Amino acid sequence: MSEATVLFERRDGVARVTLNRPDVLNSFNDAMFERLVAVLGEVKADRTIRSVYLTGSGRGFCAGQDITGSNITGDLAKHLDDTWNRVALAIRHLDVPVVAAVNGVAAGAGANLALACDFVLAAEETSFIQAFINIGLVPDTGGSWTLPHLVGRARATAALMLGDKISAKQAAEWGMILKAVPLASLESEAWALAVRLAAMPTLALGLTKRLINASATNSFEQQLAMEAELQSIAGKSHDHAEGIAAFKEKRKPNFHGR
Ligand code: T3D
Repeated sequence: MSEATVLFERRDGVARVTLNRPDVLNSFNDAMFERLVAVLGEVKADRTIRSVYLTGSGRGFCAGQDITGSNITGDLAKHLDDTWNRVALAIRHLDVPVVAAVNGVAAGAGANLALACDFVLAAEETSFIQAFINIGLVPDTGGSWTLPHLVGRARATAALMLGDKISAKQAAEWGMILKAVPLASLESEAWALAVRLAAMPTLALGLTKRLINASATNSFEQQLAMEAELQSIAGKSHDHAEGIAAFKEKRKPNFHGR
């Protein structure tokens, strides 16, 4: 049997997901989409998983669509609905935080896959490329929404229209990603973050993610109402009671994630 296009293991409450077509910088073929969607489905269904760590094998994170494959000439709208959009929505709608450890180049939909995650740490040595325009395509996988929200219209326009390399350091300075770190410490730093998140109040983290997602389109008034609604849910959780008890007893809380 050929090696899995996406590797998946559970450790310390974290789902470790590795894009695994290193010879083509982890660009996606159909088998890889199927596998990633299945993995994300397993993550969603498994209550013991409380965060996700996403990275790439070899020297790349992800070079987007495999542009040597057949889909590049077919009906791209249908292709996107069946593939990149499903993956981006699955990440966005996961109720646990997703940490992207961008170990190497992130290009095209691969860049926007990273930017769909909740925390993005990247190796200082690498870069992000909105490569679509270089092959006569428009941005996809949410990049035309995510980038203007993250970095503002001027920088987003430059990134999306010029298709130049944006170094990880520049991306961090712009607020496109959380942090650029030396490649040698990327894995340990990003993994420590994923493990830390997995020991936090998972229900409240998931509800916080919903609030952040909604904030892009909600008015201030709608956001206040949503906060009240979700606080009512968080306020009934085990982890809220545990947080209060731990504070009173001057000890560390032991959050169960519910
Ligand atoms: O059709 C649809 O599905 C619509 C959706 C589109 C979504 C998209 O993602 S469009 C954008 C697709 N991606 C690109 O256009 C990026 C293409 N790749 C590059 O520009 C460069 O590879 C990089 C700048 C990312 C990295 O450059 P470099 O010099 O570090 O590596 P390289 O030598 O170009 O690549 C290494 C190998 O990976 C090479 O194979 P080889 O020569 O060793 O056999 C190269 O062909 C392969 N590779 C890299 N990217 C892709 C790829 N093979 C297939 N598809 C790729 N996207």
